[in-house]
Amino acid sequence: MRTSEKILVIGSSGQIGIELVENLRNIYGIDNVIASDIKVTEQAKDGPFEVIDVLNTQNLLEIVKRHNINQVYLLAALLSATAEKNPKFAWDLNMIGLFNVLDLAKEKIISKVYWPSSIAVFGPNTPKVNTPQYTIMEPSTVYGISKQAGERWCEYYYNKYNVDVRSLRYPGLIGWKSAPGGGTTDYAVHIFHEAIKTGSYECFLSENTTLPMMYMPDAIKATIGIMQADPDKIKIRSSYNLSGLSFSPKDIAIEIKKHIPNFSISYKSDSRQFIADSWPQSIDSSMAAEHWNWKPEFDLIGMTNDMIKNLKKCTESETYM
Ligand code: AKB
Repeated sequence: MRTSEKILVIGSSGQIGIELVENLRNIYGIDNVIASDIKVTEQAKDGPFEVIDVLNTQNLLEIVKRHNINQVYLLAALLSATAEKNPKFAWDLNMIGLFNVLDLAKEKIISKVYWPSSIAVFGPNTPKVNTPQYTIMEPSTVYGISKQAGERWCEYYYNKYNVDVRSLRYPGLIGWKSAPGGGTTDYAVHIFHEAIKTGSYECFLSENTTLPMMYMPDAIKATIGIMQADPDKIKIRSSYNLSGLSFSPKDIAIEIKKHIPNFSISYKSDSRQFIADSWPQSIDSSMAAEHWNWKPEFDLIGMTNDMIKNLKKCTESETYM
């Protein structure tokens, strides 16, 4: 595809970045999508790649100018569980990184920004079922606090400086192409790997902990969808609620057993239980549907079928190598 877009994905070697870069390159062409992370990764073999420390404004500016970047997807962040271990660094990375990118847009060096928020913006006082777009938030984790503050800053930069920033409140994301790192919802990926590898899994959340989740193809579709939507359709400049599916460890174990009948699950909650208990169980994303046509495709059955089919293929090809 011929395009005038030059896109930079910061934090591109993480769970979302790997799939996002792949999809963006299919749309905009390999050379128009620059992957970047804090260190060189395997991804550098697949197309343009830069080492970027998002906290280093000079490093960021130099690369943005060198590649003539006009859109930035900022994915570099510490997730909920890791952030609790290092709150100060998490705050700095999640907030200063955002300011550095928003300021590039404020100075008109770039024209569009994508920044992910999370269901972590909600807290123990939030209505848990079908959580509305506008409601009590009061997040209780440093990750959630940084995401809520980030949302406020996005809206501020839009109102005050006309910065075209777009954002989604991701639920837990599940994919087979890449591993999650440091989140509370990570169990929903690990469970598949362990089910296929060992036939059993010890879950760090209790069996009935229902959380909002989404299969990665839906998350990528939403991310690119909101970025491609006409600016006048994006009526919320803090961040949109985004829903896919909702399930508990027990629900997903039942689904996995349909494919791997001997699969067994046990439960041993750790500190992540406290985080999960503060989050909603399901999300109302009717505003995303209304404003820019958001519609998820995958339910629990469809996602489980696809995860198991693809992970089994990966395991077989590893065995034959
Ligand atoms: C996490 O568990 O921290 C993330 C999230 C819900 O933002 N997956």
